[in-house]
This record gives sequence, C-alpha cells and structure tokens, in this order.
Amino acid sequence: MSRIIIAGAAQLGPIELDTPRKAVVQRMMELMREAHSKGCNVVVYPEMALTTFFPRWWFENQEEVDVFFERSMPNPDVAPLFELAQKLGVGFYLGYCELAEEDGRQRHFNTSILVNDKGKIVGKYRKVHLPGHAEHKPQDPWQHLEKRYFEPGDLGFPVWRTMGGVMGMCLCNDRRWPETYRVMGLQGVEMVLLGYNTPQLDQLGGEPAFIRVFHNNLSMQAGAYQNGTWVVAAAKAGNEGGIDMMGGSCIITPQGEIVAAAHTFDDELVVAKCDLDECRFNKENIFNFAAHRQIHHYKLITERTGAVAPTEDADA
Ligand code: ING
Repeated sequence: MSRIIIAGAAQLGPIELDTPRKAVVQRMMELMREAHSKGCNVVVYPEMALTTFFPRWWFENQEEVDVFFERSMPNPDVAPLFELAQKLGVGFYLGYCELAEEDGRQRHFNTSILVNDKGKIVGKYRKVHLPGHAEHKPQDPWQHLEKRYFEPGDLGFPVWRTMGGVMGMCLCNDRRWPETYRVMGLQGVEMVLLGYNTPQLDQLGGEPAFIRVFHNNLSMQAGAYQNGTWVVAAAKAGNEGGIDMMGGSCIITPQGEIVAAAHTFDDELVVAKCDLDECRFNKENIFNFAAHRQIHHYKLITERTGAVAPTEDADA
C-alpha cells in the first residue's frame, strides 16, 4: 500500500529590512502556484519567512523589534496566501515571528504553523532551541540574538494526524538536536516540516562553508533515518542584510537519503513524491522503539542539562 504526499520545499531568496510583507507574500504565492502545478499537497516555507532574519542585528528598543512580529495569524498581509492555498487545496508550513498576549503579558516566539489542505491551522510550534547569545557583541561582524528577541518555545514537539499522515514541525537550530526528532519519533511522526535561516559562515570564521553544509545535511539525514521519517526543509537563502545565508533546501527519505535539493540561492521550489509507507521499514525493524529502546539507561538525557565529565582518573 502507498500513502503518497507530494511535498514542496519552497526556498526563499533574500528578504531585506525594507522588503514589504506583501511583496514577500506575492513571492510565496508564486511558489505555491508552481507547487500546485507540480501536484504538491503540502509546501514548506522557511523560518521567519515574512521578514529578514533580524536577529543578525542589535536593536536597543522593543518597538524596533516588534515590527518583525505578527500579532495575529492569519492577518491581512498573509490572507492572500491562505486564500490561494485553500483554493488550490494545498497545505503549508509557515515560519514567522509570533507576538502573543498570554498570561497578561506580551510573549515573543519564533513560531511555525501547519495549515491543512482545507485552509485550517491544525498545528502550531514554537522554537525550543534558541542558538546564539542575548548580549550585544559589537566586536563580532554580525550578531545572533535569538536569545534576546525570543522566549524558548513552550509547546514541546507535538505532531498532528493530518493530510493522510502524521506530521510534525521544528525550526532551524532544532534540526541539529536529536531530541527534536526523537520526541516526534516517539509520537509516530512520518514527515517533519522545518524552515531555517543559517549563515553560510559563522561570524568568527570557526567553520568553513563546506562543513556548514555537511552539518546541515548530517543533522537532518540522521534525524530522518533514526526515526523513520521524511524531512522537508526550506531555507531562507542568498545574501540577506549583507550576510550570505546558506541554501540547501531539501527533501530527505525515512532512510536518510536526500532525494531532492535546491541548487540556487533564490526563490526555488524543491519537489519530491513521498510515500509515507516508506517510514514503516525503519519503524518496524532497526528503529522499532518498543522492541529495542532501553529507557532506564537514558535518564541523563532529561535529568541533566549540561555535560558533567568524571573527575576521577581511571588510570590512577
Ligand atoms: N540559525 C543557525 C542554525 O542553527 C547556527 C544558527 C548556525 C548555529 C550554525 C550553529 C551553527 O542553523 C538559526 N536560526 O537557528
């Protein structure tokens, strides 16, 4: 039996500080139309798809920061995308900056939503792993201030049974952490949708570009293979805000193979035919969690945050 989903990773090229949301939404709609013409059932847009990746800069005042956030979703700027998607019967993942009024205060999250092929928001995720730093580092060529501008996500790593399969979401740095995929894997995830904004180089020159590409692929291929799930990943790419952002949007099989990938740093749709039943082999054999996991040996994973090495010298 086959359960086919044709997935599209809708990579976006640069979005600048002064790029209006409406212009970005038009580009996203163009990619949605292309996806529909190629039979896609679901389209993945990048993290922070509506604006430039503003955490590369230091902003002193909250008012300057809040302009990058959406106070409601959907809203007038993105409504045309929602309407087109519903008309075409295509679901989508959208990464955006969420300004929420909760618990009597304003909360700022790096968020994604999952919209089904009927136009219904079926799921929301808030980025758990915030990389970088909260303090200003003026000596660095650029900043990475997600810890200043966002709270860590408070929704965990949920999955949803939608569009014929079990889908989950994560955002950018989350894709580097095995816990991200395993928590969704323990809920039977069959397709992980994710967007990212990743500089081609780190600001201190510690990693060459080729190793960044290697790590990008390694992290997602391992997550797919070790949990028997498809991964559909969409980058924000190209020279944005003066920083070269990596592309590499791709679609990865439950066996960890990259079956389709972007080859530009611009708006580009990557498409693959994904049979969700291909997840079964790993889930029922080598990664049959119920048959093989020994969770009484894994306690440190949830009880200890930072690493603690032994002090005793075993050779003494
Ligand atoms: N960006 C980067 C990412 O995890 C990063 C930050 C790059 C961390 C390279 C470590 C190494 O892809 C975001 N937005 O998380």
